[in-house]
Amino acid sequence: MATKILYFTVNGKPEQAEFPVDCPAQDVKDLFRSAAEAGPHDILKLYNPKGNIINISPGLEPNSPSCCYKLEVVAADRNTEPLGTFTSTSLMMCDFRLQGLEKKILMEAGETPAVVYEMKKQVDSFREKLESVEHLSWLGLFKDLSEGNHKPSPFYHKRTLRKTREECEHVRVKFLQMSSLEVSEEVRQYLKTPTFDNWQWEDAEIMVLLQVMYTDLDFTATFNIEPEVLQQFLYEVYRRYNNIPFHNFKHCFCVTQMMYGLIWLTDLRSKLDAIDLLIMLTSAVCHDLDHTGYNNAYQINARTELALRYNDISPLENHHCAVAFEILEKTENNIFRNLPMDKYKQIREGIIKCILATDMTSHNDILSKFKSILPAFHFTTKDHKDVLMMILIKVSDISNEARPMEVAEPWLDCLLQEFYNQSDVEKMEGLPVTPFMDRDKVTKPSSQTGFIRFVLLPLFIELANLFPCLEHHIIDPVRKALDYYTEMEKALEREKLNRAQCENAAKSKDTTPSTAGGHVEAGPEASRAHTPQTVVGDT
Ligand code: 0WF
Ligand code: ZN
Repeated sequence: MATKILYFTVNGKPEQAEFPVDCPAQDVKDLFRSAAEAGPHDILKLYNPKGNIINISPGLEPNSPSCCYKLEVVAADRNTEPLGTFTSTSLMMCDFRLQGLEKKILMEAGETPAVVYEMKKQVDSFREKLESVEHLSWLGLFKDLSEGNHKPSPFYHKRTLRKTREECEHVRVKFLQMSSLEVSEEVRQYLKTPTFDNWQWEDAEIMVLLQVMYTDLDFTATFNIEPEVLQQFLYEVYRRYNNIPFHNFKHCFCVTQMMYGLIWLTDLRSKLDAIDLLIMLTSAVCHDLDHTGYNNAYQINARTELALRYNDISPLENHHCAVAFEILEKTENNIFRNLPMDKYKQIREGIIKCILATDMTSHNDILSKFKSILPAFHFTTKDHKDVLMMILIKVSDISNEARPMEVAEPWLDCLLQEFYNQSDVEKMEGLPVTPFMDRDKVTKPSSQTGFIRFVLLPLFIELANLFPCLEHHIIDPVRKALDYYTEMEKALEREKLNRAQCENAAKSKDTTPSTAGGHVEAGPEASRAHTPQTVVGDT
């Protein structure tokens, strides 16, 4: 059987792995997991010699010892704490012990001895270092527990999720440099299709692509939007999307790009007014502003600042919308500043409707309304138009599976990462755990097959009833994704059964195969059909 040998380092230690070329992806991941001696919930990152993160998959290019990959375990299961010797819990314990010690000494001696003061400084500095590591900060490891009950500090997210000033400035300079360059006709056409691959573009480039959308839909000319104002607006939008796994600036771009694609594919320019299209595109751009990675259920159960402010009514969507208009309040960001007041009011009303429609709790109401008006749909009837605009932003918002698999699948990994993080925090805080976010209850394929069957397809099919050309562009890929995850679900079931049988057999023979050491191999029991790369603990 043909095999591949890969050379890599784990924590600086050289390792090599050998596996059959047709080995299932999950086995390759398991192999690397064993090599790193990582736990099931640890996150593995593999870097190529250029320093780029790459997928752990059977497609990895064979290499040599002198040009090897680098494997890192970047986060560990909180219960077992295998992240070296120092993690958030031990850090917190140290902090508490130091506080107690300091209090005791203060009572007895009247002042903090230098040695305790020095230790405090070291703990603080270590905490700061950990908090500044982006991929750890979103995990919510550094919650202020001093409040004693489950209510999180309203400012707790702010310390960890916001983009830094340096990061924003760097992207702004790059964006402004690039925005004067011509974007090729080929890219402009590609941008109009749902096959567009966001993963190939960095944030500054994405901002240029957003600018192209406003220009190519003639918004800049029709609504007299000055280039500097559009750039400033897009920069403020970029700045106010947080560094979280899913609801980030790239998600904002994907939703906007899908909306842009739908406008072109359905020839909406000939059916709706330009101002309606401007509302739709800008709503997509702004629809998740300042998302912190915790959904409405969490906001309400945890009684967060947002839930209190909006009386539990779509707290997130109300907030996204409020942030959008806060940005537009500044005249240098206001892309609508050259429009008369009545047009501004129309845009504001439209954007509010569209962004609030993205709250999934309104899903059935909006879809039912759309179904009821479909048999006699008129593009000129205001009520009909409003519902169509809501449907279009909803479709765009949850449309990842309408994209090619290599684009869509990493998005699902990101979403599960965000979901699992929320359910972990819910468990820590003693809040109700959102079932479809619980890493102990859902798997990647199980979460997706239900969603595609009961949410995506029924919604997309209704839109395709109005625009039959969409069948090919967005429904076919979603059906393909359903087949893919159904197969993956079956493969996982088989694997579970296999594993149980192997464990039983091993128990009765009392033999345990070892994977530790300098050379690891995929076991012969590797039998999964295909289980692709995931960065979160599969269950
Ligand atoms: C993982 C799955 C899911 N899958 C997606 O492709 C997707 C796109 N957006 N979203 C998605 N969720 C959500 C992000 C915020 C709102 C929508 N989720 C949905 C859930 C697990 O499972 C179901 C299944 C059936 C019905 C309702 C939820
Ligand atoms: Zn969204």
